[in-house]
Amino acid sequence: MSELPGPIPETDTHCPYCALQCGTRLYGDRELGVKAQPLAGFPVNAGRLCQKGWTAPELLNTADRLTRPLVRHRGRLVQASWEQALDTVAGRLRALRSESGPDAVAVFGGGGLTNEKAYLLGKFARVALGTSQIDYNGRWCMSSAAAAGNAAFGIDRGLPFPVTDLRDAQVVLLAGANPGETMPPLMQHLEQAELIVCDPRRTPTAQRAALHLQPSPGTDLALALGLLHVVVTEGMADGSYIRERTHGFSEVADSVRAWWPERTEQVTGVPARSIRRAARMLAGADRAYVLTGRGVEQHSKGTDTAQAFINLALALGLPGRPGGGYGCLTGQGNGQGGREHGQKADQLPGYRSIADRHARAHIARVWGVMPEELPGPGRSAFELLDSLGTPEGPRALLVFGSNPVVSAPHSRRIAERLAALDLLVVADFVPSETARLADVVLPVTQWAEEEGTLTNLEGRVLRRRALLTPPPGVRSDLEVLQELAVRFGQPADRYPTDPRQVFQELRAASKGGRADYAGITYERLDAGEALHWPCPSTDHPGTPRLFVERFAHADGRARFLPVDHRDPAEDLSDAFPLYATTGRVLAQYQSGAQTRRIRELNEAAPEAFVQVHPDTAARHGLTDGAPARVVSARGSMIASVRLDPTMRLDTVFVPFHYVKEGRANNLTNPELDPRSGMPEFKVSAVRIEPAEVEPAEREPAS
Ligand SMILES: Nc1nc2c(c(=O)[nH]1)N[C@H]1C(S)=C(S)[C@@H](COP(=O)(O)OP(=O)(O)OC[C@H]3O[C@@H](n4cnc5c(=O)[nH]c(N)nc54)[C@H](O)[C@@H]3O)O[C@H]1N2
Ligand SMILES: Nc1nc2c(c(=O)[nH]1)N[C@H]1C(S)=C(S)[C@@H](COP(=O)(O)OP(=O)(O)OC[C@H]3O[C@@H](n4cnc5c(=O)[nH]c(N)nc54)[C@H](O)[C@@H]3O)O[C@H]1N2
Ligand code: SF4
Ligand SMILES: [Mo]
Repeated sequence: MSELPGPIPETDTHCPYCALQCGTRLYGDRELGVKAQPLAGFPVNAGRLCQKGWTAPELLNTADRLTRPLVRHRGRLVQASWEQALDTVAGRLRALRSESGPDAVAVFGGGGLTNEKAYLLGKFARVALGTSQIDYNGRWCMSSAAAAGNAAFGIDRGLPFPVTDLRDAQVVLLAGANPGETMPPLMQHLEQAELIVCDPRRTPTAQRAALHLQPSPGTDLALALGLLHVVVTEGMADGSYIRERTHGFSEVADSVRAWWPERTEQVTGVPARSIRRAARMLAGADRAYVLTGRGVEQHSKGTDTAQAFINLALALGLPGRPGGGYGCLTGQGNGQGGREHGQKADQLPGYRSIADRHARAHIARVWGVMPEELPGPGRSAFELLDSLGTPEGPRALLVFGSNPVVSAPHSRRIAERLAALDLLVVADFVPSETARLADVVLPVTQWAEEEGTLTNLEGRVLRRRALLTPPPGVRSDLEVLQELAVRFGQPADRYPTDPRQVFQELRAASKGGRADYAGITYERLDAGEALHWPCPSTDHPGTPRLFVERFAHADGRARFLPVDHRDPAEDLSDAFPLYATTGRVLAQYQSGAQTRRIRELNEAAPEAFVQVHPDTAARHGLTDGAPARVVSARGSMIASVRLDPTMRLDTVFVPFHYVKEGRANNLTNPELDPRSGMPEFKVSAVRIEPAEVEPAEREPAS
C-alpha cells in the first residue's frame, strides 16, 4: 500500500454488454470504486452510453461475486481448491469419455466471450476433448440473418458499413428491431432519417418513426413479400443494379406477384396503404437502409424472412451503394466475432466450414494435428441441449458464457436435460441460475479485469483492456482451458493463457478465411486504427465497407433467393387465443444474470410484466398492475399486467430477463428454423388469466 495517493488509475475499453460495444473510459480501483464515462472520440457511441453502460462497473464488486471454485458434495455446492475442482472435472470427463466416446462431452459457449476465448474454446473442444458437440448461444441470436446473408452475399457481417454511415440516411426501415431500448446510443445516428419501424408493439423506437407498421407476430415474411410486390409492380426496382450486380431477380419477382397489398394486409394486419407508402418511401430515397433485428429472425422461418428483406434491399439496389445498404443489428458484445472463430457446431476459425476439406487441412496445420483427427459438425444449440443425458446425447456439459436455463426456449425441458447429466460444469463470475445447477462452478475474470479483443456489429475489432487485477482466487477462462487441456495430456503451449499469444494464432488460423484477421494486431489496435475485417495483411487498412465493388460469391454478384410465407409453428386456439412475443427492456440484459445484480437497473426494471391492450385485459379479467398468469402449451409464468392501448388486441409481450415464475421461456416454442437452428422465441400461443398470488408473496427476482 502506498502512503501517498497516486493518480487515479484509468483505462480505455468497451462496455461489457451489447454488440454496439460503446467505448468507455474507466476510472478508479477496488477501494475507490470504478466509474465509466463514454470514451471521447469513439464514433460508434459518440459521447453516449445507455443506463447499462453507465452502471456496468457495479458488477465488478457485486456481493455474490464468485471467487472460489465450488464442487457439489452431498447435494450442496461447497468451496474447493482449484486443484480439487479441476481434477474433479478432468477425472470425471476422462471416465465418461472412455465409457461413451469423445462426443459424451459437450461444450456450450457464448457471444459475450472475447475472440481469444471463443477461439481457444473451439480448439479445446475439437482437439483436447475431441468432441463434435460444441455450439453456443449465438444460435439464439443472429444465426438466421447470418444464414440469409451468407446465401445472398457470400459473407455474413452484421453491418457491412460503419454505423456512422447511417447519419446520412434519408429513410431507414427497422424491421423487428428496437434499438431505442436495445442500443440507445445508436439512435443518434438515425436522427436525420425518416424511420419506418415494423414491430407488433409501439416501442420507443416505433414512437420515433414516420411510419409504424404493426404486423401480428410471425407475419413479417408476408410483409416483406408485399413490400417487394409494390416495388416490382410500380416499376421502382433498380434495373441497372439488378442487371450488373445480382442473379435471380426474375424468379423472385414472379414469386411476389400474388402478394398484392390487400392480400398482405389480410395476413399481417398492416393496412395496404401503409405497405404502399413504406415501399414508396424506401424507393424514393437516394440514401436508404434496411436493418433487421431479432423480431425478424427468432422464428421457425427467420432465415427466409431475413432473406425476403434482403431481396427487398437488393431490388432497391441498396447493398454496396454509397449511402445505402442492408444490415442486421448483431446482439451480444462479441456476437460477431463469436461466430467467426469456431465455437459454432459447423465452423472452424476464420468463418470456415468444418465440413470443407481445405478448411480442415488449414486449421489442422495451425493446431498441429492431423485433419482426420478433427471431428465433424455437431448439433445446433437447442438440439444439443435437448439431447443432454439421453441415450444418444452427451453426458457432460461445460458452459462458458451463457445462462441457458433462463435463455433457452422451453426452459422446463432444458432444466430436465441439465439435471439428467452426469456432470455439469459452469465457468462464470456470478452464481447464475445455470451455475446453481452445476456440479462444478469455476470462478472467472470479468471484462474490466482482462485483456482481449471483441468484434462489434460493424465488423470492427476492438480492444478490451484491464483496469483492475482480478480478485484473489479468480482465474481467466483461458487459464481454465489450459489447465483442463493439460489434464487431458495436451501440451500447455498449445493453449496459451496470454490473450496476445492466442490472438497471434487466431490471425494465422483465420488467414484466407471469410473473416480474415491476419493483418490485425494488438499494436495496430492500440495505436487507434479502426480495423474492420477482412484485413488480410498488416499493411491492409481493413474493410469498413463491404460490397462496394463486388459481393463475396465467386462471380462477385449477390443472389436473389425466392422464399414464401408460412404461418408460425403454433396456431391460435380456444385454449390459447393470443400471441405472446418476447424481447428486451432497456434496463436489463439477457438472462439478467449480470443486470439483475445492479441496484439502479433493478429499480428501473424490477420484475416481469405482461404488456397487454386494455380491452384484451378486460376480456380476461385483468387490471393494470395485477398479477397475471400467462399459459402456453409448454408452461406458464406470472407477470404484472401493464396496460398499453397501443398494443395489438391479439398480442401480448413479455421480457425474458426474469427467473423463477417470471421466466418467459417457460412459454416459448422450441420449434427450430430448418436453415439456421433458431428457435421461435417470438411467437407462442398463450392465454392470460388472473393469478392467485399477491405480488408481495412472490419470490424476489434474483
Ligand atoms: N437493454 C438490452 N439491450 C440489449 C440486450 C438486452 O438483453 N437488453 N441484448 C442484446 C442482444 S444479445 C440482442 S440479440 C439485441 C436484440 O435487439 P432487438 O432485436 O432490438 O431486441 P428484441 O427486443 O429481442 O426484439 C426487437 C423487437 O422485435 C419485436 N417483435 C416481436 N415479434 C416480432 C415479429 O414477429 N415481427 C417483428 N417485426 N417484430 C417482432 C419486439 O416487439 C421487439 O420490440 O439487443 C442487444 N441489446
Ligand atoms: N424468450 C426469449 N429468449 C431469448 C431471447 C429472446 O428474445 N426471447 N433472445 C436470445 C438471445 S438473442 C440471446 S443472445 C440469448 C442470451 O442469453 P444467455 O446466453 O443466457 O446470455 P447472458 O444472460 O448474457 O448469459 C451470459 C452468462 O455468462 C456469464 N459471462 C459473461 N461473460 C463471460 C465470460 O467472458 N466468461 C464466462 N465464463 N462467463 C461469462 C454471465 O455472467 C452470464 O451468466 O438469449 C436468447 N433467449
Ligand atoms: S448500448 Fe450496449 S454497448 Fe452501449 S452502453 Fe448500452 S449496453 Fe453498453
Ligand atoms: Mo442476442
